[in-house]
Amino acid sequence: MITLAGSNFNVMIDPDSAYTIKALAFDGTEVVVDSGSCQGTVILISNFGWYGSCHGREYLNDIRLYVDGQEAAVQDGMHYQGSWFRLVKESSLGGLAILQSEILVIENAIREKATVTFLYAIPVAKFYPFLSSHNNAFTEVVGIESPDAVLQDGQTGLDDDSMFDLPGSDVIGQYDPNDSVGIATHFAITGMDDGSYPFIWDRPNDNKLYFRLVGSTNPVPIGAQFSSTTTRVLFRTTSVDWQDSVAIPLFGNPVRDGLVDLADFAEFEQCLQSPQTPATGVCTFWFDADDDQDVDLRDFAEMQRAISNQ
Ligand SMILES: [Ca+2]
Ligand SMILES: [Ca+2]
Ligand SMILES: [Ca+2]
Ligand SMILES: [Ca+2]
Repeated sequence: MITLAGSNFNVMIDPDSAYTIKALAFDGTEVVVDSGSCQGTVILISNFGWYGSCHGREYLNDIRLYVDGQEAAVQDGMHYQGSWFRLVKESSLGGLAILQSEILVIENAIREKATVTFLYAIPVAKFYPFLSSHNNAFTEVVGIESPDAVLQDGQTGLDDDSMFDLPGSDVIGQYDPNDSVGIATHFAITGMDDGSYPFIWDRPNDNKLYFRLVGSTNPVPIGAQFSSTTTRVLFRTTSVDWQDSVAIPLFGNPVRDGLVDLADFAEFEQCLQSPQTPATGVCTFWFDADDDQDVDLRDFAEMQRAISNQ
């Protein structure tokens, strides 16, 4: 196991499951629990079975770890200490598809990107770019079409293996009413128009969040590429309207209220640098609009847009 430890977070990465997350805690709250189930990205190919993560048949091409922006050798059993981490992976899913993925973890938040490129015209029965075993104490659920309408809410507290479907949601909130803490999971996809489908499997030991794309007996075309970005942010609130802590903008909003405003802009100014300067994990997490690892004037334009859209 590999441990990525920050001042208030802890991420366990399992090399035996293709360097996917085994457990994750923010601020003493267990968000991802080890229930013996896969995390990360998996596909089910008709007649061939599952590929990826703890299902196996995921073969590593390259793995790189950056601790506070500095590359560190990846070694099983190591405990890494830092304020932010980036783990970049490329692997082959049984020779049928290439998976490129990235985990960025900062204080109170984590972002995962996954791009899958299919090398053959194969029937993909199920494709989960993201799945994660979330804490069983997160019994309250809301699905939001970011950041506006609540599409669906309810509970996943029966532990009866039932499915709670949240089709069309861009943001899922899962909340623990006893500890007044929750996790907001934001989804963004490219490479397809629709067909995204989050759901929660209410199992005895977790409330596992799945994000599903495609799923058809028709083969995907050779070279087809799908990308997803999944961002999770911890929140705390004692309000009965805890959903209000979920339905807030992500980009440009490090001060986690409902507005992108001058308080956030003050943080942006701390991050603004020349295009040649790689930004810190915190800065790229909140402000790198064009995803090129810097925070420059192009990102400034997006920040202005985010503020004026309020
Ligand atoms: Ca459960
Ligand atoms: Ca704000
Ligand atoms: Ca740039
Ligand atoms: Ca940028």
